[in-house]
Amino acid sequence: MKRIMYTILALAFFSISCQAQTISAGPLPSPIVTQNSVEICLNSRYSQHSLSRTAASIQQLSNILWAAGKAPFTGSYRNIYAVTQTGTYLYDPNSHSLSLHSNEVTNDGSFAIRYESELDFDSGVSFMPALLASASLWRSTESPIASCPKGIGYPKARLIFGVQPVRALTTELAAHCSVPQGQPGWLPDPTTTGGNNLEEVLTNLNYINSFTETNLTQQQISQILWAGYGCTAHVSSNGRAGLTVPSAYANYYLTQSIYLVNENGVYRYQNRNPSTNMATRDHRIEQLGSAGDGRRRQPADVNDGQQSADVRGNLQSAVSGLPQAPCYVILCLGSSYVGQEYARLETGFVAGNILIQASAIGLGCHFKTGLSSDEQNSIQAAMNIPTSHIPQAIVSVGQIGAPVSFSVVFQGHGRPDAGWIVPLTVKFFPSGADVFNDTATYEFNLTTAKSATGNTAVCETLGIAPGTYDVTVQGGSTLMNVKRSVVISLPKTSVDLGILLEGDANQDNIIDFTDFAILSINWLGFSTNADYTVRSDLDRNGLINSADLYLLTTNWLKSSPIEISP
Ligand SMILES: [Ca+2]
Ligand SMILES: [Ca+2]
Repeated sequence: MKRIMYTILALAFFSISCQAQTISAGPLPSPIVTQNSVEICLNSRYSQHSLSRTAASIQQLSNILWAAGKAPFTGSYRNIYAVTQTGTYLYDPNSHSLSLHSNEVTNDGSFAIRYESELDFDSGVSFMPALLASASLWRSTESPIASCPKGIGYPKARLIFGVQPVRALTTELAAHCSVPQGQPGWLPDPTTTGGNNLEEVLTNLNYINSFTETNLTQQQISQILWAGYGCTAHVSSNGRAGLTVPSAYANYYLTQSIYLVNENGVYRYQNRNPSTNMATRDHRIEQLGSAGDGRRRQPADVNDGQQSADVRGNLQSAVSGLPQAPCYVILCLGSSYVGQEYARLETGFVAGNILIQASAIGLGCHFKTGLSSDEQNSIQAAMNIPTSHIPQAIVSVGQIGAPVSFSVVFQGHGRPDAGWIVPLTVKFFPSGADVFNDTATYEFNLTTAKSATGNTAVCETLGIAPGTYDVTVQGGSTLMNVKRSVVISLPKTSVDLGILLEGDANQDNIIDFTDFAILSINWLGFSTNADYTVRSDLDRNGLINSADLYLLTTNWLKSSPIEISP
């Protein structure tokens, strides 16, 4: 009995000592991992405007700041501060620690996060993981903690937290598509459950700039649009249907100005019914007409059967630094909102949510910000959207694809520099493939360049899903090399594909009499002659002679595939 009492006392003391921990400079405890998914947190988040002064635990502060620090930023800097009841601390995401910054104390709530950044967009991106991390604490070993972004009385909007009762996390889905399945504009229901947990997703956010070409499914499109700006069951204090993002006075600045561009054309996301009444809910897309149709220029309206166009290439050429991706979400603000901090922050909220959701379902994201006015004009023209919708950021979305660089060695001592610039066919197969009969997962027609060291030819490609492959390579007059079990991983993989054996002029994968006969016919041909055939000029020096015959005989009766050892 006595022992039990001691244990209870020890536990009580321990729990009191946890509560009594004051926030101070130094390392923060590691974040706790909840069992709550990204989707349930997105679906449950809401703002409470009145926030208690009850001190937050150091663990609550840890989880929320850690999440805020996970967000990428695109401008030159972004600083995160915790404004507590004892002072203001600078948060270092790398060491997960605080250093005292100033004596400013919060006059609202338990604590606040304030940001300094070049771009309001970047602060906005970082608001969302912090908000979702606080929602995730609603069902955890920690006390519930409410939140609200506030701007009045501060130089910049900040994120304020209060330890107080909150609603339960909910999977109740409020965002349903009003368009019947199979009709243009239909989106399947997004999931609000999810098989992930928020903190693990935040640990491994897929913020990348190299994607595969694989198009998104309707389910993936539905999920990222809903996460970005979809309806939840929450109703704002002024009677509007709440979204996955907060909005100042529930103004929802991006309503009707979020666009999606994919292989099928340009779409506008609609989270309200066609009346656009903010009290309504919907979850659909509207296809816009193509930019090639001059009659439909300004204002763009719903597609009425005009032909749509894939404008992804136009966007890529219009916007410097935009990655090649299968899907883009273009976040625009009405021209009257562009100057408003709340509105600019909100573009970051949407992008932040899309990144977190995409990471949760195995996709990656990239943000392109700082668009010039020329780029904004070109985007509007390419997409055929109203000139009053000013593009603020482009969120690229797709499967993660690693860039891969290849090197090969060509034969022939007399090969000139120009002879190192050669077309190559490179294929990726599932590991263990029959490279003659199986279908390649990827096939690229590339052109080599001479490497800086001068003894190899190099080329590269984008967009290989990380994994293990058998890779083949073949030049116009060479046998095929195969390298087995090549591991492709981020951020970039280099693959040495060995020496390409010259002489297979007819590309039947064996060097034999047929190739010899072709070389004989072309014997002593000059590159300036009309009948010169490059396939017999094995060293590509512009002359078909004994040097080429030497290469052919060196490789005599060899056949594809030539296995290249790792
Ligand atoms: Ca041959
Ligand atoms: Ca030659």
